[in-house]
Amino acid sequence: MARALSHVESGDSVGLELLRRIGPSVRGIPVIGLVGPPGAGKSTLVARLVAEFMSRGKRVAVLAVDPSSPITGGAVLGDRVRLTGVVSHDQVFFRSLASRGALGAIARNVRAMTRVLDAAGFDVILIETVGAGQSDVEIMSVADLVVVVVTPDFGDSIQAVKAGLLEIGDLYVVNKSDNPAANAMKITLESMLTGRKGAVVLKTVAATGAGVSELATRMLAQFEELSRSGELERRRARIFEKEVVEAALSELQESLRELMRSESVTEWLGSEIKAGAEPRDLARRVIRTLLERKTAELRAG
Ligand SMILES: Nc1nc2c(ncn2[C@@H]2O[C@H](COP(=O)(O)OP(=O)(O)O)[C@@H](O)[C@H]2O)c(=O)[nH]1
Ligand SMILES: [Mg+2]
Repeated sequence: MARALSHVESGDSVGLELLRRIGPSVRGIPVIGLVGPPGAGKSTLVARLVAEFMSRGKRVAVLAVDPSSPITGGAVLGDRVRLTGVVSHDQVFFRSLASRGALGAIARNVRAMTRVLDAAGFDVILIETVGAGQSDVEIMSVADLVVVVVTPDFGDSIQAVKAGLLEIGDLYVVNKSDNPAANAMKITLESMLTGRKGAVVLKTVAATGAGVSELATRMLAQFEELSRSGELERRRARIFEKEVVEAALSELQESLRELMRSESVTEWLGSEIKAGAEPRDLARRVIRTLLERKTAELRAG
């Protein structure tokens, strides 16, 4: 599993072949993203959720797009899952992704990784990403459902919300609710979310597990609701389309690089520089050449 995922993560041809083979076995299990500012307790919450889902007999896979996450399986399984008395290791899978916290360029491959986990028989996938402004929105190209985790610490949380988290959550969690300011934060969030259909604010204490069972139930219920209403299908169509576009762009980019390295183009550009040509005009000619070559290549199979 780990090796298969590495191939898919890197986007290489072994991974592609694997994805083609498993395509028909992908069932469409829930892919749930957790975002929020660093230190909000996402990793702790994910560990608790894993234990919760396992206690319900579900197989859970976790992808952490956060190199600082203490998710190696060891820490989480050792300390937290054992507490609950559930220790069947083939029921759970953890993996950290080699990104610096931002999904960005790897979003496409992460979505593909979720298909591998789906076909392998997991029942739910959790993806932890660190909240860093713009990149948060990227979670929507990967997850079916987005859980935004904040803390009662007003400043941090409002910053996070301003950075765009208010638009993307299906569920909002005020973690660290052992802090008495949690109620105020919940009320503030609720008032900011008025008008956002279905957006709910829950309180948890990931450190003790309080509220986690309700959160897990709510996550699955929201997923069911998305599925029932047709919204899930719409979201997945958007994700799929994005995957196609990204794949097309990266293939074109690779072809363009190749073309620009070719001797004839280098020579041609050299003479155009001397003639004082405008780069944007040359770009159009480059595109024409690129598309002609690409068309010939695609025809050849
Ligand atoms: N007091 C309190 N601390 C918590 C809670 N949940 C997590 N923490 C602590 O907050 C710190 C950051 O947690 P972590 O899960 O790594 O946050 P992440 O950066 O969002 O993944 C750790 O020291 C946790 O032990 C909670 O509910 N209450
Ligand atoms: Mg973390």
